[in-house]
Amino acid sequence: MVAVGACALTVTAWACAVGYTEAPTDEPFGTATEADSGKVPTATPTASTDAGQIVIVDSGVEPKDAGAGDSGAPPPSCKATNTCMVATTLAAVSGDTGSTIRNATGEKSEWLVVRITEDDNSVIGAKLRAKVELTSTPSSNYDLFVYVPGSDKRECTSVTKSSTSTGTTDTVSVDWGEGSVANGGDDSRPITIEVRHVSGLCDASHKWTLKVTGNN
Ligand SMILES: [Ca+2]
Ligand SMILES: [Ca+2]
Repeated sequence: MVAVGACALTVTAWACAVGYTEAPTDEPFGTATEADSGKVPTATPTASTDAGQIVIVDSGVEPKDAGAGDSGAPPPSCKATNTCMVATTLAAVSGDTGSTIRNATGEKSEWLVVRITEDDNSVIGAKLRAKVELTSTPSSNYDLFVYVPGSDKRECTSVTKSSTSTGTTDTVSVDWGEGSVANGGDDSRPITIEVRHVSGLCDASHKWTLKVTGNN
């Protein structure tokens, strides 16, 4: 009876029901706990083996994932979906008469092209001129690059003039063609306009607007 009472104090209420027989078994468990510390060396070799495998596998995979995923994800959202050769085409404007305006808008980088035509054929020369104005929202910054070809073809490589203002407005004015005397040739040219996202938001709520004015 005394032994059973001791059992109840040592373990728990349910252990009491099991009774006297288990008391000796519990004590060996206590001993087994000490034996566990003895098993640590046995566990260590296993851990070493695992550590060796993990290091090899992780170091090989993680750098590739981080490099591809992180650097690849952000840029595409603001990059142009077209290229210079398939640029958005605006209607032509005269470069030497009137002051016709063309407007465009977009929410990411974009290539545009507009033909600036020579319409003043008097013997008194007149340069062809165009003014390009790009407006960004306060939450985004787009920059402006204008390409004027040396001949009547589309220029996609050599930037003639650019504006990289961090304010909301970028303006570029270009002119070419004859001087004070008419040159007898048609100086009409397609000018390429690149609206390039630099920083900030690029979505439908933060669109840029572009204004091209001929003979200005
Ligand atoms: Ca800008
Ligand atoms: Ca001319």
